Amino acid sequence: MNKPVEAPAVAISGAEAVVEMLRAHGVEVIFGLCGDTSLPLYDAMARLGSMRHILTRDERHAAYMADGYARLSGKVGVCEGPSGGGATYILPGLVEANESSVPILAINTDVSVSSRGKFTLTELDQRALMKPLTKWNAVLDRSADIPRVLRKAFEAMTTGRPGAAHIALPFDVQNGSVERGDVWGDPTLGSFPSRRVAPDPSLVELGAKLLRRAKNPLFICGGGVVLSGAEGELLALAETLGAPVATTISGKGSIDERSANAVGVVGSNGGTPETRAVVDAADVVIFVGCRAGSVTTERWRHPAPGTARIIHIDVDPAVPGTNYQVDVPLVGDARLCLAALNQALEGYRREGDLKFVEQQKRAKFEKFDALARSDETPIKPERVVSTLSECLDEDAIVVADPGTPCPYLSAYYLVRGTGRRYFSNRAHGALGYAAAASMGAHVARPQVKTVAVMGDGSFGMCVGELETAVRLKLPITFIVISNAVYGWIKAGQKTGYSQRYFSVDFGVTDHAKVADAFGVKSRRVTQPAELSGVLKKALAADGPTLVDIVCQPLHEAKAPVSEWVA
Ligand SMILES: Cc1ncc(C[n+]2csc(CCOP(=O)(O)OP(=O)(O)O)c2C)c(N)n1
Repeated sequence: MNKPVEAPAVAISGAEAVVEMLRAHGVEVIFGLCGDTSLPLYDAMARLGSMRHILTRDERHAAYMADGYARLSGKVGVCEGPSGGGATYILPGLVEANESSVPILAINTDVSVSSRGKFTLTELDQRALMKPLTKWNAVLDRSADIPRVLRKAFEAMTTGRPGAAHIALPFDVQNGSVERGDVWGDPTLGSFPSRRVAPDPSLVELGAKLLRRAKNPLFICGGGVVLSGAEGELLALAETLGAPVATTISGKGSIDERSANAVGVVGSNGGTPETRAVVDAADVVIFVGCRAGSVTTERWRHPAPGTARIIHIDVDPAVPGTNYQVDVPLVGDARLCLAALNQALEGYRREGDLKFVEQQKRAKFEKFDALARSDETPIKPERVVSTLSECLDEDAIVVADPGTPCPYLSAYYLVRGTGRRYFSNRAHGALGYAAAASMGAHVARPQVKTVAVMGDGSFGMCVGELETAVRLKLPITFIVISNAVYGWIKAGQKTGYSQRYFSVDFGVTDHAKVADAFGVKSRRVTQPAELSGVLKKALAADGPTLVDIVCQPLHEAKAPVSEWVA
C-alpha cells in the first residue's frame, strides 16, 4: 500500500552490456573468432555497431594481435573466442602478454551455466585453466555481475604491473538482463599505466646518495621504461650522471640508440662481448622496469653478484631483490621513480666518460659491417638487418620472431627515436608471434610502416593469418628468413653437443609462392645484390607484401651466434 513508486529499470542483454562496458573503458576494436557459444555476443556487436571487430583465423593470433595493439596504442587490447578449443587456442597469446606486462583482455564465451557438468560439448574449466596464466580472471555466473566484473578486469590489467585478464562468458549469461544504470566504467582504466604510484622519498634520497658517489653508473632498462613513458626522465638522469644506458630486448625504445649514452642490448640474446664489457665495468647498476632475468644478465653473471651496487626500480614490489642483493629498492612507476631521482639530484652534474662505450660500440659495429657488406650466398643475416635499416624510416615498427630475427635485430637494428618501435615476444619466445603482433600494431598505428621478421619455422606457425592481412588490406611487409631448419636449435647442437645434429632440418618451402596464393605480393630473394631493391619495393606497396630471403643458417655463422646459443 505504502510502497515507494520505483521507476521501471531499463534492462539490456548481458551481451550488450559486455560491449557497452568495453566501450565505456575506451575499447574500439576486438580481435577474435566466432563460435556457437559466441552467437549472442556477435549479435550484440552487430546490432550496436559501436565496435570494430577483426576476424582472425585462429584465436592464438587474435591474442597476439591484441598484444601488438596494446603495445602500440597504450590501451588495453581485447580478443575473444568461443569455449573449448577457443579457450585453449587463445591461451598462448594471453600468457605471453601477461608475462610481458602487456594488458590484454581475453573473453571466451562458454557453455550455459545451466549446462555445466553434463558432458556438454566444449565445456572445460576456464577458471582453472586461465588462473595461473593471467593477472586476474573470472567466470561469470550471473548477467548482473557483468559491469562489476569488467570494471575489476580493467582495474587489474592497467594498475601496478600491467597484465592480462580473462573472462569466461557463458551463453545464458549473455542472454540474461543487466540494468542499464549499472553499465558505467572509468575510461582512464582502459589505458596503462592507469594509477601511477610514487616511490618512498627516503629511498629516493638513498638512491641519489649512492649515485652521487658512483664512479661508473650504468642503467639497464627493461620494458618498463617504454610501458611507463619514462624515456624523457631516463635521458635527463643519464645525462646528469653522464651514464651509459643499456637495455633488454623489450627495453629497446627506452633511449634513442644513436645517442652517446646508448649502449644497445645486453644479455644472451642480442648482447655481444662488447656490450657485456660495459656491464662489467659498472660499479652501480640501476635496473629500471627490468626483472633482471636469465637472458638479460646471462644467467645472473653480468653484472656478477657483488661487483656492483644495485638500485632497482620496478612497479612490482616482488622484483627488486629477487635476483640481486639490492642496495636501494625503488618500488613505483618508472617515470615517477626517475623523476624523483632527477629532483633529488637537482643541481648535481657529473662529467661521465662515455669514451669506453663509444669504443665498444665501434668495435661491435666494425665486425657487423664487414659481414653486412658480404656478397656471399646464402645471404648473411647481417646483410638483411643492415639493408632493412637503410630502407626503413625512423618511425617504422619492427616486430621480430625468435630464431635468427630476434637476436640479430636486437643487436644491430638501431632504434632511432624513443617509444615502441621494435618488439619481440620475450616472455616465452614462441615461434609465430611476429606476423599477428604486427597486424595488431598496425591497427593501433596505421600511419607508419610495420614490418614483421620471422624465421621459416615461425612462418609455418602463422601462415593462416596472411588471409587476414589480405582481407583487411594491411600494408605490412612480412620478411621470412628462409633456411629450411630450426636454426637456433641446430646452432645449439653445434656449440653444445659436438655437432650431433638431430631432427632439426625440414624441407625447403617457397614462401613467396605460398604467400602469393593468399594474394600477398611476394618475392623470393637469393642474391644479396637484389635485396635492397626488392625490399624498397615491398615496403612502398599499399597492401601486404612478403619477401622470402634465402639466408645463411645460424649454425654456419660464427660469433656472436656461438655466444648467444652457448
Ligand atoms: C612454439 C615454439 N616451439 C619451439 C620453440 C623452440 N625454438 C626456439 S628457436 C627455434 C628455431 C627457430 O627456427 P626458425 O623459425 O626457422 O628460425 P631460425 O632459427 O632457423 O632462424 C625453436 C624451434 C619455440 N621458441 N617456440
